[in-house]
Amino acid sequence: MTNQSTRREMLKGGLALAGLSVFGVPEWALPALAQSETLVPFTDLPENMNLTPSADRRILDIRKIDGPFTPKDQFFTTQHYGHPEVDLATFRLKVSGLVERPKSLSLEELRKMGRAELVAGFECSGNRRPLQGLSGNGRWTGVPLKTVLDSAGVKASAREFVFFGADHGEEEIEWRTQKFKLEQQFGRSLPREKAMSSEPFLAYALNSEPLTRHQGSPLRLIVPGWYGVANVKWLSQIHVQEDQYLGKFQARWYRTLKGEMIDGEMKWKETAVTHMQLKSFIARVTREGDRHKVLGVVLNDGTPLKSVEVRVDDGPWQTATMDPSTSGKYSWKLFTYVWNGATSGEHTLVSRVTDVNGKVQPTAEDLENKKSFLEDNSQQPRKVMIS
Ligand SMILES: Nc1nc2c(c(=O)[nH]1)N[C@H]1C(S)=C(S)[C@@H](COP(=O)(O)O)O[C@H]1N2
Ligand SMILES: [Mo]
Repeated sequence: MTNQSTRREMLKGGLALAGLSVFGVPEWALPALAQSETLVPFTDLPENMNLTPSADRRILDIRKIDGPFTPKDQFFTTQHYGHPEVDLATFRLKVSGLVERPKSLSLEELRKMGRAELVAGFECSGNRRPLQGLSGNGRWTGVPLKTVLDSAGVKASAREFVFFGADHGEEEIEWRTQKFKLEQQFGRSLPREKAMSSEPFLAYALNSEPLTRHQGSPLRLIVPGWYGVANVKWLSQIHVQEDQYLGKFQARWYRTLKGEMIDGEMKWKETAVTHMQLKSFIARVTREGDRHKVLGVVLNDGTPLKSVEVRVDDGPWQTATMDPSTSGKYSWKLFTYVWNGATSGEHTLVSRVTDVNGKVQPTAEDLENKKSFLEDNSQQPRKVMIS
């Protein structure tokens, strides 16, 4: 369903009534700033925050979110070896290893294999305060990974699926007391069960346009509900093997070190960065006359949500309104909250999301025993000055 038809359906169903805001229009229909709205600055953002993109880094200015999908020229970009240039004419996706029919597929051949759509948002596992700008939401077009794997015929002994990008660099690999300097490609892997499921997706377009170089042109993997690192850009090879892949970005860099009390004893656990942890954050506060509106974002692994709430200072948690145009399972979810009666002076606003299993977004205190900074999904209090 397109965005337009979603909105029409909602209107038909009368559900829009529930979302009618004090502005006299459905509040969810207007993620973009209305003409009469002005941005209320966050006073907790560092003044010298640099949002200027460089050749291969860009962060989303979340205060400017203007619709369910992040435009290609605003979508964040980050990676380890810069942006490789892949020639579309000679590009081939290789499928090698434990398959009956090894493949070398051109973009044209991949396009002929399928044209599916997937709405999926994601954040980098390092996304965190103050800005939370390593996040975005896209409508991806491509082929389910399973279609490609089935055409190659995965052997019964296959256990591990390694995805290599065209980007590479020299890495110092430590083994006991030895160090080796070796050139290697960016690589990530998925276990058989995940790789052969219906969800991982090979995308060649974002928001109906061919992928840009920033977004991994011509082809990238999208693992819906997982942190960004799983979404291998400039995908050039899928190698199927039996052994676990323990490359740097699989086994060492994307780890979370966290203490957990088990039977009264602290256990230090190192876990792989996989599915996204339940998170919400406030993206902006706007003012129209003497009324204020809060817009925020939820990201998680696709588990349905129970509620999103906003709290002002020490007040009660208040239910926010979800934007139905972002209701897809793996879409990021936008929410709004109308803040009535804001008094002048500084205020603290915070949001929290709860999923249907009763899991509540943790506070920073709850994550005290997480030593590494990845997977920081803590509630983020924001400060605004009301004049
Ligand atoms: N080939 C390749 N793919 C990659 C990376 C990389 O370094 N090389 N970085 C990953 C990380 S850490 C993130 S967060 C996402 C960022 O995707 P984006 O640039 O489309 O936002 O790409 C992932 N895919
Ligand atoms: Mo990342």
